[in-house]
Amino acid sequence: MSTVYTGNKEYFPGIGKIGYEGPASDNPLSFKFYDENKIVAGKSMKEHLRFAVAYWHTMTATGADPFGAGTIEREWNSNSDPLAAAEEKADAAFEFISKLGAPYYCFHDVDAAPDADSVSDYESNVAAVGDMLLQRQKATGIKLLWNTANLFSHPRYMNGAATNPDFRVLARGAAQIKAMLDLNVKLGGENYVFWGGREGYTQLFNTDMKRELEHMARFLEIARDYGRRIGFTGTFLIEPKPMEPSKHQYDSDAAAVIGFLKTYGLDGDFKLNIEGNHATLAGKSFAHDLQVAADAGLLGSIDANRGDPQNGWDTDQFPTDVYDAVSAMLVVLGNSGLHTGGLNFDAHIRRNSTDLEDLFHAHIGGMDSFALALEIAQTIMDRGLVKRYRDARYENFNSGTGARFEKGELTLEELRNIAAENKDIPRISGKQELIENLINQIMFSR
Ligand code: XLS
Ligand code: NI
Ligand code: NI
Repeated sequence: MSTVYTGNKEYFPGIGKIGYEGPASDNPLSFKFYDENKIVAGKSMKEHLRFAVAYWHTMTATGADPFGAGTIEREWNSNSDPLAAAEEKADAAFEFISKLGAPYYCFHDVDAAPDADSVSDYESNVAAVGDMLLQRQKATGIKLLWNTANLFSHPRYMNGAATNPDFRVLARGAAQIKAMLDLNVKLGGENYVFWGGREGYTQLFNTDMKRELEHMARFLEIARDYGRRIGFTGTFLIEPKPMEPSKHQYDSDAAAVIGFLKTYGLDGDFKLNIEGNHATLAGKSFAHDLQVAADAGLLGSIDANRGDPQNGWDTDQFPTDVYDAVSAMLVVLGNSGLHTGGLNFDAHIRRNSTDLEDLFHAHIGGMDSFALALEIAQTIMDRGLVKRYRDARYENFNSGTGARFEKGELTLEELRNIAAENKDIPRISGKQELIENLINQIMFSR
């Protein structure tokens, strides 16, 4: 996919296809580290990283915040006819993504298609926009990583969708999911995402949490069965987030979602979409939640972004912290990759980044950071660095009584007797500082 797409009008004039020029280039509109065809451990960077552009941020964000109106105006959002505007937005999106050279995109229903109160008007908008997207996918080779239904912005969802105490609202949410699953199959989507927007609560006095969670499980089961029936063969993904907008979000972190999926027997079809800033809001690190998901065999995909260490909200910044990205890529490589998932830039430029080209700088920075991180993480893996020190710490479980413990062959009395024989237990260093130094050495002198 090296062609650049332009529709009836060029929305990013003066910017061509972003190419790889290497770290010495002084052209800001070029990749310094992301060389899509470069082979790293048998796979191209493009195949490893599977970058996606998020429609809701990149095509619709205006920079508005709770204190002020938007600062960013986009030509493609100015048409007063909603379907014509949707088509202009689709043109701008595919122009942008094709110039950037990202292989995938992601969207919510209402990012791409005009919303409507009646289900049938909504469905006809979705069908019309679906044709527009399919046509542009075919013209460019850009593919759908995932889509999703926005069940949190409309006022009807003030108490959630699947967990809303009003059944009629739940059913309305289901109508959007049906339309999005139909569209996913039409567009050949590789995953389908559920982010539990307002699935949560603020006060137990008026909330039957057990019943709401049972409703959520039933809702997901019905959606899964429908998706499989119409031929969706990809991965269903749940995206954890601990707060914002509800005080208590049900899908609060990776561990909570895994517990939920296992409780309701949904772990055969659903995996996790881990977002960097959501993990840090949960008081975990990005790598921690990735590792929790990977260890359960449920690491599905990534929303690549970062928060701000001083702010306790979802700032959704572009991921430019290479150290953090290395920590993430070590987990991804240990998981043998992301399989049907990818790295979706669920991130938006800052309110004062008002130049059109800032959208390119943001994505170039995110892609370069993860490309660097991929190579560094692969070098760390090739040198067996983390593995060597990590494995060494558990060595006395490899044989003798330690190995028997792991096999479940020891009783509590036997453990007591082993303890009685081991009077002086030598301390084994965790070597944390040494490992950190070796990682820095690899980062800066590969
Ligand atoms: C919001 C979420 C959202 C999901 C998709 O915080 O990250 O953007 O990724 O609904
Ligand atoms: Ni997200
Ligand atoms: Ni977020």
